[in-house]
Amino acid sequence: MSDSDPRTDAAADGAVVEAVHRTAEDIGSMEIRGAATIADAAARALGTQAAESEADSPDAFRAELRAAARVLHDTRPTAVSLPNALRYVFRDVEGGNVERLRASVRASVSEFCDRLDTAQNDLGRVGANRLRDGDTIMTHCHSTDALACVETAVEQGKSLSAFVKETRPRNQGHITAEALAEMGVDVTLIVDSAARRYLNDVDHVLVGADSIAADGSVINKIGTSGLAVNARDRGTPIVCAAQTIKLHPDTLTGHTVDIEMRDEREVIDDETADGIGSPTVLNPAFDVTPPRYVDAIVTERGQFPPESIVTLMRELFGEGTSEPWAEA
Ligand code: RI2
Repeated sequence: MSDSDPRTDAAADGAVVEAVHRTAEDIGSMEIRGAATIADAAARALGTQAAESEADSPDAFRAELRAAARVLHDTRPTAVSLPNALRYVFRDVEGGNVERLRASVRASVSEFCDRLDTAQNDLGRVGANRLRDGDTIMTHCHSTDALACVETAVEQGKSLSAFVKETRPRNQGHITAEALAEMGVDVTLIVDSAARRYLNDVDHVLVGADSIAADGSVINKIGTSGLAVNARDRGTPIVCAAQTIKLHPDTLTGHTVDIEMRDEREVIDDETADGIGSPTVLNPAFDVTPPRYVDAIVTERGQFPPESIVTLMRELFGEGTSEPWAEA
């Protein structure tokens, strides 16, 4: 799908369907959030574009799909699951008439979403092996991959407790607290800055990831790196649950992962900021935890010491990837 005509691309921008714009807005505002959920929603939005496209030629159809992918791609820069999902859908979309193209996109989307579910279940089984009956975990943010490990462990009959960090500024820890409570886990909610105080009572720090770099660095919700340094200091193992869709292929060739900066009003409203002298406010959504602070990365393909994840990345991506949605 790489050969594109600039005129067809320009016309296609206006043919991106409403559902794609809505999904992009929801991802940008974090109505849809969490790396796996974003990937699922982005793939499904491309499926809707294919289903609703009124393109009258294969070229126009492909250009519309590229335009839709660009709208989705530009929403959140850090979670690599988004471009990886788009790439998957584009993989088999090559030739034939519009109807054949439409059918192949829809088949790719459904295959992708199924694989996402299967990967998370498989990952859950791998991660559950690390958790023993009676263990206490500490979580940061809300990760469906991390929760899959806990859910499987609970299904295996293990009784678990959790310290759940609230995860400022958006408090996704509340979602984790609710999910864990529903599983029957004994939950204690703490403010982020209380984490170190309770690390001695914790058997595993369990987090997710938005991207994993080729050197084994974990890019996850802001605050993960500080938690990991403290956990290492206390001798508490830190485990990252991340399906292979979180592996960032560009880092194989030395690129770094962009860290998303979000609106300062997520941290403080305008009126309160005015009342304290209108300081500069910074709101990075993610940080980078170097591999030396991470004990294991749990994937659906098994668990890896972070430094060896590059082997799996080469197997899955070769030496890099293209951007099949790029304009001519
Ligand atoms: P799953 C979230 O980011 C968190 O950083 C979480 O660890 C990560 O996505 C992975 O989530 P955000 O979208 O894919 O809340 O494991 O900014 O659900």
